[in-house]
Amino acid sequence: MNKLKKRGIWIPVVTGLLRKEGKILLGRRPVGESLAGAWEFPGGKIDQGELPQEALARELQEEVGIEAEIGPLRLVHTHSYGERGVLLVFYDVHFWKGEPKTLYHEDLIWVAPDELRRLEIPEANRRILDHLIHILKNPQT
Ligand code: DGT
Repeated sequence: MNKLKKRGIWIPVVTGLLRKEGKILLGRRPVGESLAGAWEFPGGKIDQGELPQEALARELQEEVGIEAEIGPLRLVHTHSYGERGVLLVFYDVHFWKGEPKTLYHEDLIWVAPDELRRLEIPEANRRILDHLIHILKNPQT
């Protein structure tokens, strides 16, 4: 395998871990999108020239309609979906203005971290689920 093939195409993605009374915000990916029906942490792709935190603040505004203050970096992970890889960067988000609403997702829910085990979630997140659940139960200020 040559170098180019091995490195392939990488998409940087930022996601936010929002908690309310110990529960975590998840959005259901809409019909017609890749991974339709999967419950994800709200977020999206980093545009060129953006800082990861700026990208996450923008995505949270666009997708769930909140003005968020991005907190500490909690986890960085990679996953390969065949031809294409994602670099996932997870931030805690402790403070925001507004109430999350479904501007993009089919539905939004607040769930206890352990409930992630029985929900349909992206394979990228499934692979690190124990670690993710630990992070979700232990926010960092
Ligand atoms: P697509 O259809 O795969 O080109 O991507 P979009 O534009 O529908 O989705 P976007 O902008 O949310 O990109 C996020 C990518 O990261 C998408 O391929 C799904 C993947 N992903 C894996 N786990 C998560 C997660 O927990 N949250 C988010 N937002 N994306 C995740």
